[in-house]
Amino acid sequence: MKIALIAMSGVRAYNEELTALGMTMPGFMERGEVIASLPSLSLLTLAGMTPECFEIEYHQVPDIRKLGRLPDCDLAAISTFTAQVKDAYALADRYCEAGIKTVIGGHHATALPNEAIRHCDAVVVGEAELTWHRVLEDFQNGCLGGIYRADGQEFDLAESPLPRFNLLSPDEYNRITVQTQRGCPWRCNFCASSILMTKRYKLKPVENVMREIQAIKEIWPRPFIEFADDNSFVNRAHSKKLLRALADEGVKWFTETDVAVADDPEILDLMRESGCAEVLIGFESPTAGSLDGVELNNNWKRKRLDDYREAIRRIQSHGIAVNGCFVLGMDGDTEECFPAVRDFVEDSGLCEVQITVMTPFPGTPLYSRLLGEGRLLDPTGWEKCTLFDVNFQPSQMSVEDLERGLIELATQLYTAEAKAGRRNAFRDHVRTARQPRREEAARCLAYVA
Ligand code: B12
Ligand code: SF4
Repeated sequence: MKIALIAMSGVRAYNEELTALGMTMPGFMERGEVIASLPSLSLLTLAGMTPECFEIEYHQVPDIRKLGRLPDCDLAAISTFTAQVKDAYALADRYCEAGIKTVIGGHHATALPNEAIRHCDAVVVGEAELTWHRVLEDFQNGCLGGIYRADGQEFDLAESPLPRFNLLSPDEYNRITVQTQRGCPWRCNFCASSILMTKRYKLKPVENVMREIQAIKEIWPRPFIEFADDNSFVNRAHSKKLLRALADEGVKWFTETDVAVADDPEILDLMRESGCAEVLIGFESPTAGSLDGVELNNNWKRKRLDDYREAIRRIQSHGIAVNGCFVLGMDGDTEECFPAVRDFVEDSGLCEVQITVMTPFPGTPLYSRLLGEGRLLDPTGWEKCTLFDVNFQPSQMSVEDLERGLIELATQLYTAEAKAGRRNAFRDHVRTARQPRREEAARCLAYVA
């Protein structure tokens, strides 16, 4: 029996003007092509749990319009985020017409399983580690069907299967994802990440993470790892253990974290020593009024605003680039948000910047609220959930103002000159920050001699 694991891949914006501008992954632009081809860790994870009696093939579908023949299989397992879900449904419909069983999982299917089930035989809600074996058993017994849920169980990451990185063709990928944690202690109203899958902040044991790194290194000896985390380093003890284990591996890596990482100089040292090239931090806004209320538990993001500049300085002085993310069009945002972000980027010394518009993803508190307030322009316009397209009525400006403001700000922030300026400033900063260390080392050597 053959399973086709199919990832709806690629990175996109719906608005053609944005696409033409190359806005599909701002701040990632130079590496956009590479990033867009990151493999689907969710599907490699399913493969790692699939018994050997099944034959497995991994496929990526960046554009369904260009897909000719369907990948041959007895069961099509499709992973999709919201932006590509309509393409995923079209693909599943084609399989159903051909009489082939289909199962869909991922963030969107987790939020809206009753919508997804109209296009496939089975839907997996949440973490697949808890239900995949049932899906396969039912498939083998000819009774695959319906919505598979974990029934309140939480998957223990100590049990994490080894993703089947060896399904990937080595020449097609030079960046690989590894997950070290799930969940986040914060609750941002717009967050559609793994807090949809788990209520807890949970950690993968360092031994399991290192097992994955070793498996990757057997295929790519000097890999670039993208940690597929939402918020690495919240647990300091786990972080330090992981970073010490990584230090001898000769990998370069990138992750997403929050501003509190700058509070611990030991973590920053360990990050640098273990190959950290860049961290992505969701600052969301440089303005108090806009940040107010974004984090629902404790207004945490608003409370950290005054630390932003110093945190960036501290992290970058360790030679780690900060990619600052800003969300435009939040309820506290007026048209002043655009120059405010531009000025903050210029004077904070950020090496990289990523701007997106506030996006009401299904399953988030933001989506429910905007739906209730009648502010969603197209409540099922999932193709616009790209982080760059506007699909809601902003509270303090028009839709057109927000669209125009995004494009104008992008045009200012992503000129070749602006990007080079930021990178040169970062290099200068690192050189100056390292100078005292070098002088100190020279003094020590002179003393020893
Ligand atoms: C790595 C990553 C990427 C990578 C790789 C994407 C890929 N092909 O997997 C790149 C950089 C390409 C990317 C691009 C985009 N991304 Co992205 N990305 C992530 C990130 C950081 C990690 C995802 C990950 O690998 N998680 C680890 C795996 C193991 O967990 P998982 O995906 O949740 O899978 C589990 C379950 O969902 C389930 N499952 C998932 N799929 C399936 C399928 C089946 C058949 C079954 C049974 C189960 C199942 O089982 C898995 C194991 O438990 C998340 C943030 C996050 N933490 O979720 C954002 C995230 C998924 N991305 C997001 C977005 C919006 C995008 C883009 C649409 C942006 C754009 N404008 O194009 C594109 C779309 C990419 C695409 N077409 O695939 C949003 C999605 C929100 C949503 N509801 O849609 C997220 C949540 C970030 C956010 N801002 O909120 N992304
Ligand atoms: S800090 Fe990031 S991952 Fe955590 S809830 Fe907010 S948006 Fe989501």
